[in-house]
Amino acid sequence: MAMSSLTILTLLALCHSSIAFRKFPEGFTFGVATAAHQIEGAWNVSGKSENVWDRLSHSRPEMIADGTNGDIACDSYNRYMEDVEELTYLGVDFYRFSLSWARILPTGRLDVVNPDGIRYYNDLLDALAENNIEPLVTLFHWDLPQALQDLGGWANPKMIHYFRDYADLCFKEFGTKIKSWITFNEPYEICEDAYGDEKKAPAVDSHGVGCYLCSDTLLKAHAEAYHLYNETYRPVQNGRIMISINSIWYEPSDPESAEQVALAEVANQFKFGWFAHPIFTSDGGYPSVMVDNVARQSAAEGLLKSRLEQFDAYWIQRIKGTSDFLGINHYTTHLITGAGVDPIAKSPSWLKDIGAVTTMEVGGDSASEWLRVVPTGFANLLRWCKSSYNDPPIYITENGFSDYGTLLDYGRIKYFNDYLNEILNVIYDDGVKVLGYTAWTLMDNFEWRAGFSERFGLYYVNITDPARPRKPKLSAEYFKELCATRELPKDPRFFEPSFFRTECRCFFLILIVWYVSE
Ligand code: GBH
Repeated sequence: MAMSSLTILTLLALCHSSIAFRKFPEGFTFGVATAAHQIEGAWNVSGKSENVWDRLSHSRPEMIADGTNGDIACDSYNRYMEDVEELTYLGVDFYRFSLSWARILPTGRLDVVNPDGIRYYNDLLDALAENNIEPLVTLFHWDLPQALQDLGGWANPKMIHYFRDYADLCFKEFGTKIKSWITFNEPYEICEDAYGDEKKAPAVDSHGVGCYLCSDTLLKAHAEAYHLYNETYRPVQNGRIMISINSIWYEPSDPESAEQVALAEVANQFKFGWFAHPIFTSDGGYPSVMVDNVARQSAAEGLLKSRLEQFDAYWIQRIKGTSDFLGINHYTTHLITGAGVDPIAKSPSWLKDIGAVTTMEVGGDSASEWLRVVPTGFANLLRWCKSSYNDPPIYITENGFSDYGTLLDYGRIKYFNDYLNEILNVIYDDGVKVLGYTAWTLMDNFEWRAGFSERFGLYYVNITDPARPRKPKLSAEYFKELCATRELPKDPRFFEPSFFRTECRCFFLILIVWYVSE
């Protein structure tokens, strides 16, 4: 029986739709991100004071994988015009960068303003404006002035006022040039990794206690900065302000296990909900499962009070609704294998409070132990955010992949391509309101405790050369095409040469069906 041309056409259409590239919606924006301490260098010149990462990397260099520090980093304090050239080459809509608090306010408080700090960011903002690149500016990306850490850092409630003052100065000085603000980058990392563990500076290992003191202060500080902007600056500056929350998304290792499914939800509430629930739900406050679990654990430890203090009615109201968008930094998914105390959990600790055992045995590898490639987890997280937080408008404020620094970075391209494809899926299939995407990161930079041993950049940076030359990787070309066409690039040169690519498979499928039907 001869195969009808209609069948062939249908098959072709089917095959094509599986490889067809949907465009990102009208108005969807693309950008890349960096953070001050990771790129600027110039750590002790032009009036900048020491921050907690300077202190950690200088006093405990063994804590940084390759013993490096951010003293020079990408030297962006001197070479920011090169950064702007790269951004212009990529054709991004926006550039996400952060302000160095210690460069602007050397004591951390309002008593001394450093004119060189103000001048530096004004110069950068002017150069971006000349090239039609919108700034998306983070007030705090982990580099706390050491002077404020000496007063207790984020465990000190006074920080609510110091942060508000710092934000006030930034809105006043830069607000006419900046329409999009992020208060905090990744509150979980700030509180749990830095005050509940030693994974980030200042490495105050107050597990199970400091992490919760920090979240109390940080959420209040965020809310104060939001209200200040909303009431005083928004009417004249007309911008937007949000928070960027990081998730490691948790899924059950066995999707059939009701216990694991329930525990994954608990873990997501502890990780993402810790900071999202107080801001993005109509109830406000911490997730109830978190309040209950920490109270129960605290009682079991013989404590008279829970280690997690709840917000009172005033603060619940004050914190609720204080973000114009939900900013999501997403990299990876981990699995939950069952109930109990995770073998790596300290006692007491945030991880022990969850009451679940986690594993990273999932997905493809990167250069970072914690970063597994699980694109479907990203889609699940986005759908969960839509249903948990009343369908908020979302910006992906970070997403990226690490390798050891190769120019033909197929692994990174595949990561971007697969994760971006999931964004298209949730936009078109589930109606999730994702409005923009930010790749981490413009160029290889000081990757915190990993130093320069893990590379996330679209540009390669040679850190042994004093001129810190930047070289576009293949992923930079990929991203440039994405920005230009607003759809996933199809050019085969971006993908690791492989015989069984979709196009080939479709072609053979058609041939086989034809042959069989003849
Ligand atoms: C982002 O955080 C940061 O915002 C950005 O500055 C950073 O460069 C980028 O990631 C790449 O790392 O268990 O000790 O191995 C992502 C959050 C950072 C959370 C690494 C998990 C694991 C530390 N992740 N962290 S460790």
